[in-house]
Amino acid sequence: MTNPLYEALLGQHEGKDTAFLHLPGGATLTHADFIARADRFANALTARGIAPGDRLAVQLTKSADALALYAGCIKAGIVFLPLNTAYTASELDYFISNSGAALFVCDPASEAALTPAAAAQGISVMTLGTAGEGSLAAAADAAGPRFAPVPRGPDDLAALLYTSGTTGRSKGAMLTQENLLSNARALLDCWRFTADDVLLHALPIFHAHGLFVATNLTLLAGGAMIFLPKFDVEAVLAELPKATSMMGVPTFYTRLLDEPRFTRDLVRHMRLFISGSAPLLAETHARFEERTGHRILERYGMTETSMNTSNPYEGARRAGTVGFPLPGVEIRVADGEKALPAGEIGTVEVRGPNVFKGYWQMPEKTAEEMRADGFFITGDLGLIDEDGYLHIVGRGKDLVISGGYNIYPKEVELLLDEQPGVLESAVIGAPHPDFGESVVAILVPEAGAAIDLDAVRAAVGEKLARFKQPRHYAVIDALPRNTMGKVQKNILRERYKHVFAG
Ligand code: MLC
Ligand code: AMP
Repeated sequence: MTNPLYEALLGQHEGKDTAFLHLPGGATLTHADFIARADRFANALTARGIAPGDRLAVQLTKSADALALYAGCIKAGIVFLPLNTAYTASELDYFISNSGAALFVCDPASEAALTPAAAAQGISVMTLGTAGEGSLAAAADAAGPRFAPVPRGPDDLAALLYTSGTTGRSKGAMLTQENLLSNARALLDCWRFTADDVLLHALPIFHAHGLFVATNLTLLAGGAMIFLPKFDVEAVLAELPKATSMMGVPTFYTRLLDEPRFTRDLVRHMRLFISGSAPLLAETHARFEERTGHRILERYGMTETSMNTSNPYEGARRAGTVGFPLPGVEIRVADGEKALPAGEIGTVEVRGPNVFKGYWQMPEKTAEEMRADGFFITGDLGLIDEDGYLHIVGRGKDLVISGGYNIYPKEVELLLDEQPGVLESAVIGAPHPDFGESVVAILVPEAGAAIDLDAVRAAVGEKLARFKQPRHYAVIDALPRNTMGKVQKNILRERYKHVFAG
């Protein structure tokens, strides 16, 4: 038995001194350097008793070492569980306990604050800094630079990525070797990445976009990445001349367009700009083409499925659409069990080797979102037009996407409802010029009570990651409800749609 993901992404590069990561400050890591570091992490983890199939929970500032840790896990068969760096200790508590992680790895600066959460679950903490410091870095330095890949099958788990749920409880999406590998292969085919590509990587590496779409694809193609710590307009403008391709969420592109130094000349040499994780406004698409001459290639995906569709590399990239199913992926638009004809709006469903194995230890949740014939119900609303392009026209699920991060209103509402003086709440997304959408909280006070918004903000700030926190609060007497008693969020969305305008 072999380890197919390792072989495709890393094995082919063993011992090669080709460039893989161009780092801030000018250093370049070759494929051989990167794999040697991954091997050291694999040795260090294995020596601590972390076994194939165990989950490694990590909350790490982006760095080459953090990425090498992911590669080490692939090689050692350890299930990589990356967590948003914005999560608070109370959010992490849930992920660590729910996943039964064997070890938690965090930044050295967070160790003191996060150790209690790990200790409460009976697991230890190791640290990994961005400049080679921390206990895991030291263990890797002392470990051997060669590690024999652990045999894995296509159905074995490679990663566990948490996505929030409509009930407010996050679910761990189990992603297999085959899920990740089939998707990287499909994207390679569609987007024509080669060993000559230099991808400008400014995304976080704790989500499918930055970790799988960008990294796995580049590794498979044998190309290199300009590996920036985060999206920073100045750094991106400085590095674009050295890149051939870039991936981003729509906020990256609107921020670039706000910058007059982002010109046609600066990006004349570029091969490809790709957008995803949130809807790209047709207006942004048009402005981008007008400014640069490039048509952004928009694609559509999800944590549970990796990428599903893409606009064509050759052929018309249509603004406001997410293109065609990737090779091997089937898409249908359905109303319940019934597939709908072209032009009709329904729920987007996906089937293929990219579709995850299920939610970690939640078979009933998996069953709720999976049809008997293997189609996964995305919760997105869409239509397929006469030419076969998929349009995402809305969401059946109650979800806000802010700057490419997902916020499930229920999670925020549950916390708001607990606050003194709050009878009930509704959380919605409103259009936001930078983040696409941002979070609005509408509160109803208990009879005779006054709500102390500063106290609410403070309580929310302690518990929830910053990106989930409402950026606008309103207090009203009663929530609009339909005859069934359900809160009419569409009315609230309409009423508050201008709160972030101008
Ligand atoms: C940061 N902040 C956000 C935010 N990101 N608030 C709302 N939404 C976000 N996305 C907070 C900061 O904590 C800060 O708080 C304030 O907003 C301003 O910060 P900033 O400096 O302007 O933000 P920045 O650090 O530049 O981050 C913005 C961003 C980043 C858009 C560059 O969020 C980002 O990289 N997003 C990409 C997300 C992503 O990769 N998604 C892929 C999911 S995978 P304060 O305290 O100052 O107010 C997936 C599947 C698929 O969806 O299809 O790809
Ligand atoms: P996540 O749970 O972070 O994986 O987010 C997945 C969701 O992001 C999808 O279900 C869509 O709602 C949304 N999404 C991703 N790409 C696009 C896109 N190109 N256009 C519209 N929505 C998108």
